[in-house]
Amino acid sequence: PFLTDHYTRLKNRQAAREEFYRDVIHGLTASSKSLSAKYFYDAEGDKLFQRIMQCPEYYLTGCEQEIFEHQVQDIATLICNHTSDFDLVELGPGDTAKSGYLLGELQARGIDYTYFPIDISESIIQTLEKTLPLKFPGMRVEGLPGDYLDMLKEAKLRSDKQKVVLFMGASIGNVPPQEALGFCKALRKQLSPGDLLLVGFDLKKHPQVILDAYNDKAGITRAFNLNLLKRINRELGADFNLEQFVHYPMYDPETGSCKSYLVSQREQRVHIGPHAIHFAQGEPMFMEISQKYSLTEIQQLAERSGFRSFEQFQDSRHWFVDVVWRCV
Ligand code: AVJ
Repeated sequence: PFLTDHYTRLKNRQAAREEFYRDVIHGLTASSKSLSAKYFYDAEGDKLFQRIMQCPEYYLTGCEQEIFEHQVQDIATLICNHTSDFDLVELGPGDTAKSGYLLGELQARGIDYTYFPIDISESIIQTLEKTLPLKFPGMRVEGLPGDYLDMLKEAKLRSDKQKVVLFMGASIGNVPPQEALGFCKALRKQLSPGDLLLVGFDLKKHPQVILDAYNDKAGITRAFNLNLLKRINRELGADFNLEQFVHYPMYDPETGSCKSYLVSQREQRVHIGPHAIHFAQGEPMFMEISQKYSLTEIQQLAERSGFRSFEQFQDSRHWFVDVVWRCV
């Protein structure tokens, strides 16, 4: 079994690299060039994102932290009043800095639940399985490394209890609204009437506040974007010259879309395997979307995807909201 495991892991890694290569070539040979934000998070990208969260301009983390710190009692009461015996599932738990308040509060109330953190990063899952039982003695943690929807299915196979699903950090903003709707519908299909879903959304606000959050003075967000080119160089043998691309974030207050681009400083060619990718001077590569929502749009999203919105928790500045939806 050890050898099989070893080879399976190698094969998975090879498959992941091939998928990365295919996605990159697909994105860079299209008429509008783009790269997929899901590849930001290698070891270096994880570290840079940690540093983004500590930037004074990046308000999102602090807002959601405030919500969980100050309103965790209300959140726990809401969950307890509307479920009986449940499992807690978290999509993209990170270091559980925020959801940890809820884990602790539920435990303090003597509620017996299993925590299923789901993440694409195996190292995040391994770390949580090691550290959470130390921080919360007696807590049952079953980490599920993999795709959100696949692993939610797996959690249901392991236990037929009601599910309370957390999807925090405004991760839902990382895809365009149409895709967010598709994702919510797919989530709903995996859940049963009465199950709860808690989702974090970044709200529309003064455009400058939003733009500054993706253009920090220390240049961490710029480094975060450029790191993907570094990763492509290292893992796919490409020859991106990082000095020839500039970070350009923009926010459109009408659509609520905050988008990041890397713009080619001059005409140049970049080689990846057998491909020579041509960049015109000024040509953009679309890197990432961070969609901002109004409360009305969030309400519509709930209704259109088969949920009933139930309760919401905002920070004191009303910049961020964690909504609780119930499956109808
Ligand atoms: C992790 C997707 C919520 O969009 O705000 C932060 C990622 N990108 N700064 C966000 C990110 C640049 C972040 N999310």
